[in-house]
Amino acid sequence: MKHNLYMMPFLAVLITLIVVLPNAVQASEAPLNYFLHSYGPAARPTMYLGWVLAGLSVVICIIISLLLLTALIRKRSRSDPYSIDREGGGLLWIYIGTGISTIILFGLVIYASMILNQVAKPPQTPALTVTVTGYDWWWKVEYEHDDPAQHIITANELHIPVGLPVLIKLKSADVIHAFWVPKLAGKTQMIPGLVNQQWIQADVSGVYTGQCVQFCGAGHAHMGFEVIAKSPQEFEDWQDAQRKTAMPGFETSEDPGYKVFMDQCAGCHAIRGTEAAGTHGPDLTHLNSRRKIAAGLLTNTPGHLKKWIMNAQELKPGSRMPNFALSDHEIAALMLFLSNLD
Ligand code: HEC
Ligand SMILES: [Cu+2]
Repeated sequence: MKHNLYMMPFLAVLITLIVVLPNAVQASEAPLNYFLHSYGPAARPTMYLGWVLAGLSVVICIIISLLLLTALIRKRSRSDPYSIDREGGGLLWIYIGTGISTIILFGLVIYASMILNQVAKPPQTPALTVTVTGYDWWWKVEYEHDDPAQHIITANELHIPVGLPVLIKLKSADVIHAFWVPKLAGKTQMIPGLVNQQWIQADVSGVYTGQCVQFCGAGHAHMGFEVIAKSPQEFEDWQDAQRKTAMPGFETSEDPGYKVFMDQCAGCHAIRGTEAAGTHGPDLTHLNSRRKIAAGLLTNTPGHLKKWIMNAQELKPGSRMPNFALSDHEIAALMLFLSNLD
């Protein structure tokens, strides 16, 4: 019976090899895979650290399992198989074992500290600073500028120029959240009352998935975002488009959809260039420029948008946006109005 207990580590390794490894390899294709690939200098050192730690753990597990197995198979001649024989050098094995572990662990402490130092600061001055604030359960994204007219506010999407370090200031409006784009950098907590910082840099253009990784309540699993890396020129164009106010020349006073919006939505949502100035929910000035709505939950299509407005509570239980029971007439007018928010 006792021998069976000693088989546990060996079993653990077997299970790792048979079950976990194939899954891990498969998961490497998932959007949130982390230490298997990296796409920027802030993520690369931690990726190597991940590989080294995982590799070393597997090697040590295998060595210990083999030692245990030999010990189990070897025939015992003594009467009490569990006593340590001082004369027979039994203690020496314990000294050697502890010694080796200590040396390896010390080495890892030094290596991990070097990695921390490497990713603490970007290699050059950040090209821009973005402030991201975590809300239950979405992200406000702000590009600050000395001139308030150049200030950009958007949600759940971070646009960055490729190949340049970007400093991110992390805040929280309510509880603790954590910001993580696995392919671009390690994770950083967003703590109410504090401003934490991290930097990211993407080597190639593309879309990188991010996720809140600090349990923050009912909507935590649906608190995603995307980092969209593009060429510096495309990034400038995007900024110019975001700086514009909504619907230049649009006559709001007679629009029935605008009336519905002002009655039902403007307490929480802002649209720059109109009287809607709510701050509880995402800024909707350029709603249709976003790929997704509700923090990565739905692709941004008119069908999804309509569903979201009428059934936010079913789609994202607990969401801070209520369901709206609008008449066919009202929702049609509202949808038409929202379709102008490019
Ligand atoms: C009580 C505040 C509140 C009201 C009123 C409200 N919303 Fe929201 N809305 C929110 C919050 C909070 C979110 C973010 C929800 C999330 O992703 O978890 C949101 C998200 C959204 C989004 C998705 C935005 C994005 O970029 O992800 C849209 C679109 C939206 N609301 C439209 C409306 C419309 C249209 C109305 C009026 C019919 C409305 N909202 C009324 C609070 C509100
Ligand atoms: Cu969370």
